Amino acid sequence: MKRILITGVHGQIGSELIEELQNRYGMENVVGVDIKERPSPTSGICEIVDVSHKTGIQNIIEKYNIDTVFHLASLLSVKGEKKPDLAWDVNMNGLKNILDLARDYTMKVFWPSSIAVFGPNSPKKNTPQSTVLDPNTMYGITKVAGELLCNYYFEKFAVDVRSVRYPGIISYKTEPGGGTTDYAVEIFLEAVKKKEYTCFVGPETRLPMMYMTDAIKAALDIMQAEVSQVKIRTSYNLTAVSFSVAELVIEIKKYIPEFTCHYAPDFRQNIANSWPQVIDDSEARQDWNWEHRYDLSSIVKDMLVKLSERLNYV
Ligand code: AKB
Repeated sequence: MKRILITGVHGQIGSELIEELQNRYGMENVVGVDIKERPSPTSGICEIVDVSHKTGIQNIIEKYNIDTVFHLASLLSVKGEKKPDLAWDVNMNGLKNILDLARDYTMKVFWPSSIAVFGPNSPKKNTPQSTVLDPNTMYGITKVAGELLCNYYFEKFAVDVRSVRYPGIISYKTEPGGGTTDYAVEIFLEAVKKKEYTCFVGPETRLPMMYMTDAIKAALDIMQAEVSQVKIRTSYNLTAVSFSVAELVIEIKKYIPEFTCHYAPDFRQNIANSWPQVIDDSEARQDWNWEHRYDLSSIVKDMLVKLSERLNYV
C-alpha cells in the first residue's frame, strides 16, 4: 500500500481505520473522503466527496496517486429501509464507481459486506460460507449484488478486490448510525450515562458481533494476505462472538450492578430475526489465518473503561 483512500471516513469503521493506517503508513499517505464535514477529532487529509459521483472520486485518485482503496461508504440496514432509493444509489453505484476506477487505475480494493446478505431462509446456526442468500432488506440486497459485482470484476478485469461479511461492530469512539446492530453499542452508552436502556430488540435476540479492534485487524489481515490466500472473491464469512441481549446485560451488570435493560422491540426485530445467530467463518481462518482477539467479557470490560473515560464518568 502506498497511497490509501478511505471512503466513508467519518463513519464508525472509517474514523478508526484512518488512525491505524496513518500510524502504519504516515499521515501524508492516507486520504479520507466523506459526504459529511470532518468531525473535529479526525486529523490528516480529508475531502468532501460523494461516492456516487464518479468524477469526484476520480479527481481524488489522480490528485493523490491512490493505489489502495478501503471503500466503506454505505447506508446500513435501518437507514436503507427508510431511504431505499438512496441506499441503492450510494451502495451500488458507489461500489461500481470504485470498481471501475480500480480497473482503470490498477488499485487494490477492500469492501465490507455484511451478515445482512443472509435472509429468512438462510440457516441461523453455524451459517455456512455458501448457502441461501435471500435478504429482505435493501441493504442486504445491495450487499449480495455487491459481492457478485466484486467477484465479476475480479474474474473479468483482474481487480484485486477483497471482502469480509462483517457482523455487528462494537466500538466506543464513533457511534454507528442506521444499523440494526446499533443496540449493541447504544446499550453501553446508556449503561454508563443513565444506568438504564430500552432495547429495540428482545432479550433473546442473538447476533454475531465483533469488537472494532478485531474489525480493523480483519480488514488489514485480508488486505495483506498473499493473492493466493484469498480464495473467495465474493466475500468471506467473518465472526468473533455471538451473544443474546440478555447475556450482554448480565456481563454489563458485573461492572454496573444497578443497570436495568427494558425491551420495546420494533420493526428492527424483524431484520435481526432474518439474520444468522452464529456464523461459520472457518474459511477465513483457514485461508488467511483469521483470528479474533476479543470475546464477550473482554469487549464489555474494554468498552466500559474506555467509554467512562471518554464521557468523563471516572
Ligand atoms: C447493520 O446493522 O445494518 C450493520 C451490519 C450488520 O451490517 N451493522
